[in-house]
Amino acid sequence: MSQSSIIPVRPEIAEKAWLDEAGYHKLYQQSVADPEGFWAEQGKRIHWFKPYSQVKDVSFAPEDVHIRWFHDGTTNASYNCTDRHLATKKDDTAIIWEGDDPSEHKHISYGELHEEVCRLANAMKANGVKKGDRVTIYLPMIPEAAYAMLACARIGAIHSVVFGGFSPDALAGRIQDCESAFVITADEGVRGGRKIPLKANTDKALASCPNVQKVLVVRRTGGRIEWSEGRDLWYHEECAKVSDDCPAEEMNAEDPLFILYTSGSTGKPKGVLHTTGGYLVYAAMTHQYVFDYHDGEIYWCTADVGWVTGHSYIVYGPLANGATTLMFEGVPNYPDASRFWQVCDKHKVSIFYTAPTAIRALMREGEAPVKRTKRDSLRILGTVGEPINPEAWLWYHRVVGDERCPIVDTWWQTETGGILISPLPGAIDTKPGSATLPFFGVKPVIVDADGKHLEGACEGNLCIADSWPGQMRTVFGDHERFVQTYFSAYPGRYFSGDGCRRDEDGYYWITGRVDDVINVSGHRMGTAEVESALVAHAKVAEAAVVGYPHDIKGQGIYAYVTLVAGEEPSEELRKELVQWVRKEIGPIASPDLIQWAPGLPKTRSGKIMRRILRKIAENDYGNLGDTSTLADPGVVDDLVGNRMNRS
Ligand code: 6R9
Repeated sequence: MSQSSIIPVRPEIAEKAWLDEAGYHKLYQQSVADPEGFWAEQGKRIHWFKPYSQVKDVSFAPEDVHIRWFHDGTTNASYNCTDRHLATKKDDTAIIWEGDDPSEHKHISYGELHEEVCRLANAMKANGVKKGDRVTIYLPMIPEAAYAMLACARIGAIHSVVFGGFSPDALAGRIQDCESAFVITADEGVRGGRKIPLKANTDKALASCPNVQKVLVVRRTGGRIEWSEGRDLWYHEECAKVSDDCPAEEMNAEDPLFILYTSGSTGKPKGVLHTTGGYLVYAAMTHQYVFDYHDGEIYWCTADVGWVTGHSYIVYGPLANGATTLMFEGVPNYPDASRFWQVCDKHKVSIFYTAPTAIRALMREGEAPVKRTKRDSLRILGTVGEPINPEAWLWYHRVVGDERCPIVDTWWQTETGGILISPLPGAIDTKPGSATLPFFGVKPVIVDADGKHLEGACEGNLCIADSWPGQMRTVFGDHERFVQTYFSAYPGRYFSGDGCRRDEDGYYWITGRVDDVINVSGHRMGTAEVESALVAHAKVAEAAVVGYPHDIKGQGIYAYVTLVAGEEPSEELRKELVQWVRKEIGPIASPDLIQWAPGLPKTRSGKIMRRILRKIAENDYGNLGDTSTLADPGVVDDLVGNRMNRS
């Protein structure tokens, strides 16, 4: 695939689009030449109880990192996603819920959404939740997940959504870190025809969370669960006891809206903190322009609300814009590999946003499951979460979109709150595999290892030179870690952790993480997290984890494990360790390959040389680079000789 191949904007898309190419460049120039003026204007897209007079107050200087936007204005995210639409859209569909079972679906109007959110907000207040409290949400993909987020926002409680695939231990860690006393969960989740024991997981987690006072339980399946009298409450019973009148709390623009835990290169997952005003403005604006959203269209993002994509592009962005957002409980291959496209036909989806890993998995099933469906409602396709290889991009374009639908490859992160680099469908010609050009107000810079700004066509580390309103504000409870992680490597700039190339047309190509974070099926995983789970096993002395190229997942997890003296490697132990990691973190962290390592390559000062481990895992062992600093070069020969077969 030549990287210069260009898929031009289609005239019928450009005709309807909010912006054409000249419009994009003009607005982009304005946004970077006069950020204050630009965002002062854009901030008005949401409703403010008290308008702001201050727009931007930001410093990236390491000794004083602070980020504030619209900071003397007051607003409420829940108000903007519900109340504000009642005058014109009370009976319009806010959420289409499609169940795991294809026979189940429902439509929730803006009027119903408002009522559900108000009732739940009152039920939470009646059970002691106050402004500023942290509420942990551990739910499957059911409308109550959106109600719960918006009910928290309504009363000023800070939500922390934990992905339903995480283990009890991972849930407990997140509850403890943000000290939540209130948890919302369900009896069970349903995915791909299988039940997920969410309440049982919560019970296990809470054994180590003595601060949790109440657990509100949604009845999803009616399956048998344990009940802790005095602590556990049924969601439907509590909501039935209270009124549906709950005025939205007046929140400062910089009051926290949510915490979302994400993996970094070191230590425990960190609580990324987002605040109210700037986040909502940015989520709404990107949703409108990147997906070229027009009133009345059905928009579907297949992410889970446990990830940032679900926060910004299932809930906050679309609902702030008064859109119809589809929420899907199931998986792409249940009952069969046609499901995504059947749902598109059933609900007349016009904008479809998914992850490259799903596209690659469906691509393997061939064209027939796609071609059985019409997909004639589709207008725009999107991807997010990891680099998309040109082959998968072209398949998505040709087979799914019938060469009619532009693809927006959107680069962003939990930390960025919203999309930073992406084409706009009616404005920017695309190149398969490139996220193309920056969104309004975003100034990407590519730096070399010494922090020197590179110009023109180049490759290096991706930083952002100035703030945008959706940027995270701090790591919850650890501002120093925030500064250290994002502002110390290249002072004065935000460092993304991603590598990037800029081509001769100024297009950006994300090359993947340059730190010890791996991306498995679009899920971010710190290698350190998997390592610490492995060494927590009694038979493991030491472990080192790296990523390796995987056809479907993008990256697979390759673990080198040194056993404690006296323990022998065996197939049973290998399986036991895989199960162990699933239990410690969750299925998404299961090692794909475990290699028994009598020793790990270390420098004389005892640092594991991951560069070498990565090369062996990538089957690139002919080219190990400089090994002269190794304490015991013989270790490497053993590892190369016993490397795992990846096929
Ligand atoms: C939104 C989200 C962030 C990391 C990011 C990068 C990778 C996301 C991408 C992409 C290439 C894209 N990533 N989108 N890489 N092209 N379009 O995924 O957030 O879970 O925090 O992951 O994902 O490596 O740094 P998050």
